[in-house]
Amino acid sequence: MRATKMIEGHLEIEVPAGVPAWDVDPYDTAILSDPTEYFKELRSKGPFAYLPRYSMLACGRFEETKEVFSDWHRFVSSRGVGIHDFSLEEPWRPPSIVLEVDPPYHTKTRTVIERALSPRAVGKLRVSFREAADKLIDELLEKESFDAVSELAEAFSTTVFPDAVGLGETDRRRLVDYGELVFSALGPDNELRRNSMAKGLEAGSWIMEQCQRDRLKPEGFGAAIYAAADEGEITEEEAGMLVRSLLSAGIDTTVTALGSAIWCLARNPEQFQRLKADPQLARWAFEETLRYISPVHSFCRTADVDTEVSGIKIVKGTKILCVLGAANLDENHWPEADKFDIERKPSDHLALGVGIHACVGQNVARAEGEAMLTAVANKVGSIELSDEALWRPNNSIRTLDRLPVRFCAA
Ligand code: OVM
Repeated sequence: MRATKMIEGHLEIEVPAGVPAWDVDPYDTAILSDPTEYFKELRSKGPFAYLPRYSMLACGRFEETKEVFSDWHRFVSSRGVGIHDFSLEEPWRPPSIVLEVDPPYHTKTRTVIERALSPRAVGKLRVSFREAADKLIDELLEKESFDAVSELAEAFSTTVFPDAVGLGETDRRRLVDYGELVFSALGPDNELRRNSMAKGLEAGSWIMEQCQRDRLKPEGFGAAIYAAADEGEITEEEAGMLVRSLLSAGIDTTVTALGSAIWCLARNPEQFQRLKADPQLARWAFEETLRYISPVHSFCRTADVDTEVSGIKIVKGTKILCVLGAANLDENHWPEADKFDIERKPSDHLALGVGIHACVGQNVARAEGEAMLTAVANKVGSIELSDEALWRPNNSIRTLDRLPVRFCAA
């Protein structure tokens, strides 16, 4: 007889043979605030662990995480990339038409966004990103100390990105709250998810308004997406949904990466001095930050067939929590994985995913990171933590809440 009991929006499964059951709550606020030990223990369990509390599998070793994450035939996204199975439960918002779909439909929408965010389109923004970063750092150097989350990471990301999309206005709070909601909504019905809903739903209606064609400037990623509707490649409504994707995925992710980069450099002054000695390393400092503090700590996939990974039988309908943050710290893949080293030049980390769903905004994210870290390398002499850093637990992203720092001029 097949099990039919639901748990957190998906079907309960039996413990697969050879998989240890591990009574941990990966969505516990203490773990989300400081996941290092949890990451380590997850990897020590083997290719997969079974989490009884959610009746799902979790993987945190590099090999299996990469295999599950990249094989869209067997491990689909159309059933949701969070804990809820969209084939069984209605999602909290109309699903993303690029993240939460499979080929062949995915290919069509992905092609449109890929073109809008092409290396060529992003290349044109480099100068203005650099100017905005230089100006912001000059202002921050005037201060005794400041919060690098709100005054640096959020201030930068919520200015340059909405501008690149072509929004007529920006609204830091709503953009950040909506992103926080979209990412926490992928987790179980816990306090974090409920609080993010309470805060973010109003922001959601503002976001939807900004996605309309008449709100967007004629140049920008948004207009490029609507141009595909003019060509008949997608509908006008689909264009609006793809702009929603940009605003869902493009803010909190880069805010966390920029904040974490400053955190890593403040805690590793010798690494910061290396960066200053060779500011060309800025892009690698950003890349190592993505590996070391992966902005999306976990995303799910759903097995759409009965299959096997590393000798473990996985039944159709199984939710698999792919812990990207753990995989990126796997010592079997990276020597001295727990060391932040800007000269490591990690080229195959999983922070931006892998396969057909790999981050479509990665050119933009890297351009933002490179612009900011180049400005910091050129202008700042030393970075000191002026008070304790605080993390902001979220069901899918690992982000700082507050990072009080002091910049001393070069
Ligand atoms: C989207 C989207 C894409 C990537 C990440 C994300 C959950 C959302 O298309 O809405 O965050």
